[in-house]
Amino acid sequence: MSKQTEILHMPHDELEKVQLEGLKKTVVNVYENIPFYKESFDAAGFDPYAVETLDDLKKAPFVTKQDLRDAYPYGMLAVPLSDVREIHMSSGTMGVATVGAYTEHDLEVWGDCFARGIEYADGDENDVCHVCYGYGLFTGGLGAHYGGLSAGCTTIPMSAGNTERQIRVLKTMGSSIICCTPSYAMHIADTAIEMGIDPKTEFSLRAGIHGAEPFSDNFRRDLEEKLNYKVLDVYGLTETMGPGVAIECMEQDGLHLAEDHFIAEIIDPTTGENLPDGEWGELVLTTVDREASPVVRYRTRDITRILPGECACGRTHRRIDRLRGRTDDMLIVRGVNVFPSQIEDVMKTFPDVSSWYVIELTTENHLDVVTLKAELNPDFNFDNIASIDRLQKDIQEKMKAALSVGIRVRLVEPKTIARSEGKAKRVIDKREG
Ligand code: DLL
Repeated sequence: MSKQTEILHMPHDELEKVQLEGLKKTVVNVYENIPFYKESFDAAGFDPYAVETLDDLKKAPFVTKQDLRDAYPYGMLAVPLSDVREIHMSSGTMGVATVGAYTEHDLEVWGDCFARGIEYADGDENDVCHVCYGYGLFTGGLGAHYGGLSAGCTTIPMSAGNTERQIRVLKTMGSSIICCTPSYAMHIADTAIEMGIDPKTEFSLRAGIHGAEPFSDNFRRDLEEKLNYKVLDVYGLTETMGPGVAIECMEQDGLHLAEDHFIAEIIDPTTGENLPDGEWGELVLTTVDREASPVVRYRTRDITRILPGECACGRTHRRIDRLRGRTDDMLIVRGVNVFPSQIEDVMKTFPDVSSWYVIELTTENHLDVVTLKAELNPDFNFDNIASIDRLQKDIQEKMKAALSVGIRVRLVEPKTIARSEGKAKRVIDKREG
């Protein structure tokens, strides 16, 4: 049994011992080395030297993205800069970025965590791993790259973009595992088909390790059908490491958390109270053995739940459900909470509608209006205006029934919605004020 396999099958109570040991060290480490934590633990009356059980973690205060931003650039480092080997940053759409730093040990853990996805896909040194997440400050490219190396794969550092070249390489190099965002995988598949290449038979893909953005079960099925491979969902974020915090196994029944490196809690995003397994809420993460950028109770804003029970694959690491969205991308339409993923789920039950869509938010007469713009499939007859009108109405009605709120639907011609090479931008907020 390889070391990796052994860890992934460790009895859960032993795993909890590993977590507790790591937690004790982490809370003391951040308290002694990061002024922010000293201040926030003292203010909350949390004594890092008194942690005796995993439950004691619940007494610690949270840390937020804003706290990390305020500490830019090096305020959250727990080691001297001379021990830091690599830096990544979040995209910082709101201005200041958050920084993730890695010691040599942290990089090793990262590679090891992503490599679990490759192991889940039965991948090894006989695989060619095609990485077309963007390389750079974004953690996707290098995270998957280190994973490929750690799993012993032949790793091709394509980065994102130049889609025709991606297709040539996929076709000629025998790539068996592809790592990129799900929307980019779909763009690659569609472009290959347009070029007269059938990715089902002319590519050699077995698995795709796709994440960094939400995608529906229907989207996954479309991808699997077009590329004739299995899609595994990978979750992660710059603030706690990058991709590999949790990855699906071939059961496709939740993402196994790397519990030897992360402690996960689910909280009610409004009250901050811990929620029991099975209930949806905000994921909060604590690093167990991170050296350069440890976090204690980081509020991810991602909405998921811990799946109760064991996975049929026999691995003991608990699973989170596929992400439903983020606390900050939930739309409140006329008082009803709606996630873009729910809109997508309804949309995808109509076979004439493609996977490409955007949701536009506007204001009319002081009220929020949500418009779904979705592309029709290329084989749809565009001259038949009446049938487009009918389909729009049908989708609108189904949305209303499923979401209890009115969503406008505008069906548009193929290739009129921008394609992305990285994370797809699905929601465009044009609201006033
Ligand atoms: O997106 C890390 C990553 C790279 C994950 C490649 C997976 C694959 P950030 O740019 O910091 O890091 O964005 C993190 O992306 O808080 C989620 O909201 C979202 N996200 C990441 N993975 C998933 C996923 C990378 N599998 C933010 N499903 C997170 C849904 C995801 N959303």
